[in-house]
Amino acid sequence: MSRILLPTRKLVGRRKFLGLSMAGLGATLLGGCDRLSEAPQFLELLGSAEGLTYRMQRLLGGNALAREFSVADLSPDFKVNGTHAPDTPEYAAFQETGFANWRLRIDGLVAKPLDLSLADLRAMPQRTQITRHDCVEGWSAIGKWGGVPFSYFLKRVGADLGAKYVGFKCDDDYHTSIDMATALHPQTNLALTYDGQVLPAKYGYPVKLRMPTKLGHKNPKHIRAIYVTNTYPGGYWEDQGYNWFGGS
Ligand SMILES: Nc1nc2c(c(=O)[nH]1)N[C@H]1C(S)=C(S)[C@@H](COP(=O)(O)O)O[C@H]1N2
Ligand SMILES: [Mo]
Repeated sequence: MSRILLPTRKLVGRRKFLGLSMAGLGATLLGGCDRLSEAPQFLELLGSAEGLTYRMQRLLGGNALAREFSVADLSPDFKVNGTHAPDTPEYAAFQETGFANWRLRIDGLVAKPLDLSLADLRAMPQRTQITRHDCVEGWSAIGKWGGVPFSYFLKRVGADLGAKYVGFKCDDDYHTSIDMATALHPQTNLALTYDGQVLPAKYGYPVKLRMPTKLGHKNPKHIRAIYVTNTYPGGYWEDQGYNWFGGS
């Protein structure tokens, strides 16, 4: 884990338990949460929010669409958070060969395990959307991502759409997971571009999962493997107390 550059690390101890419900409550509370966290009413609120079960969150969230924006709304300087470029020999080797040997591994509950190249992904139907990214650290930015609609992708690879979870393993050892309803959400996109250009390393090259319905930590960058499973996979931040559902 030490390879992941985490500007948030120093916050984790202090905000570890806050992370659990912060996501559910929305990132807006984060600004003044140090004071708030000492207020008894706030602790009660957190307690009840933490008590929400996954099923409740699903009921509350439904399958609503996240807002889409226009080019005029784009953030001029979209923040980079977490890993800028995975600091591994494998990623360095991919960089040296222009990612010609890079493959995205698909396994678990799929018709048969697959290894897809960037060319394979680029040959699939693409969609672009301008959406807002909200990080639990309390910042938001609007960006434009293009890529393969993930519902199309899952059908194409013969995923068992009745399975519970889709998990993601990243080149920096980051990992996360989502439920199948989120995976099939019409705005969930396997992003290959940012602002009309090939996705820069800092934003997750070669592939990132972009979900405007979910908080930043649910959006894995530098994905190397995608797997479909009925076993709860957790996640890097989620295992440390950040909300697993993390959105709507
Ligand atoms: N592989 C990987 N994915 C990651 C992270 C990371 O450190 N490594 N950080 C997460 C967090 S907390 C956020 S807010 C977003 C940041 O995405 P950005 O750098 O494109 O803004 O990536 C998410 N996905
Ligand atoms: Mo984040």
